[in-house]
Amino acid sequence: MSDTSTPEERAAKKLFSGRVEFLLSAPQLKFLPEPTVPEIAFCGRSNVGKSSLLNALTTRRSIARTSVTPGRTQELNFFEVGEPTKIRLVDMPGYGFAKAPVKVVERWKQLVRTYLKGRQVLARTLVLVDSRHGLKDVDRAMMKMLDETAVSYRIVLTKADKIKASELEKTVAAVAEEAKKHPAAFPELHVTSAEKGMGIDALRAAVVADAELAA
Ligand SMILES: Nc1nc2c(ncn2[C@@H]2O[C@H](COP(=O)(O)OP(=O)(O)OP(=O)(O)O)[C@@H](O)[C@H]2O)c(=O)[nH]1
Ligand SMILES: [Mg+2]
Repeated sequence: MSDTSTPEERAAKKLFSGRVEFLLSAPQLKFLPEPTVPEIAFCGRSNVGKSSLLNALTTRRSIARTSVTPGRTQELNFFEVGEPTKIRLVDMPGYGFAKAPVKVVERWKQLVRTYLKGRQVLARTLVLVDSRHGLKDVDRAMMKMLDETAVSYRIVLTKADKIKASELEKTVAAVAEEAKKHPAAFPELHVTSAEKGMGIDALRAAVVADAELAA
């Protein structure tokens, strides 16, 4: 961590460097854990980097399974942070172009939707967007659905290492402009690279603050 880190970032890093454990994988709503801890949900298009971001935040290489094949994550995967548990991170199946049968994708969609709409302990949702692509219609649809629920979300640009700084600036500006029109979206974006560690400390601190607010 750089010398310019804030006390909140240092505290968050300490928490996330301690106990992080896989809790369970829920293929259906009836398998969700008891709603006793604030949860942070990771959502976004297939392959956007949800599982990789979760790994980067937890300073683990592969606690959440990643893959070059879209559709790797097929269930709601819960990870616990802290001893005793302070936060649960929820890695979710992606939407968009998953290489899976339509019926299966439809089932994930329903699972994700119902979870996001009805989960009482959901403290914040992270909507991940690929820096190279910006917002797609599937993202807009997800954001609209979230706007209609009580839970607000942070937009997180991923894979920022994959494009030139000048291009990144353009995407950031365009996405930020559009975010203003979404009532449940945080106005400021998080620009991250799970690969290079960019933006990870700040996002981790934000996630901890979100969870503390909800606890
Ligand atoms: N260069 C670069 N590659 C990344 C980054 N984050 C993720 N990737 C790569 O993108 C691919 C997909 O990453 P995942 O984390 O599995 O994506 P996901 O959103 O969880 O995908 P699904 O579970 O299939 O929806 C993998 O090959 C990762 O190595 C990043 O910050 N930089
Ligand atoms: Mg995944």
